[in-house]
Amino acid sequence: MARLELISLYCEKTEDTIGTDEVYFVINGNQVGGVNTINETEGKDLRDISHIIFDRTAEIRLYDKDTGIFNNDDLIGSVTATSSQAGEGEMTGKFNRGGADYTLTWRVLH
Ligand SMILES: [Ca+2]
Ligand SMILES: [Ca+2]
Repeated sequence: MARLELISLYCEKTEDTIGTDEVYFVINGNQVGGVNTINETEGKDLRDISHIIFDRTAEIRLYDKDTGIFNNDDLIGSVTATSSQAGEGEMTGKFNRGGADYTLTWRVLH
């Protein structure tokens, strides 16, 4: 078992064409934390999100929430944290579907 700590999310480019994105995480199938409004060239501190316990891998998906009929939330991308990253310090991964550009920083703890 390992613990995943989400540290920060940086948005270089939003998924929505106009205005901010409304992003949330789904980790191994469960939504984690709330919805964050984020704009281009903005960073969010994620350390108030509780650590996630996982076994070998944690699939971290980032979605942009969209409202309206026939407008499903958009998957911006996914990265995978692994238990072998425990003790290795800060890791980074990119989410960049739909023209978006996000960088996530996380850490895996024993
Ligand atoms: Ca969108
Ligand atoms: Ca949106």
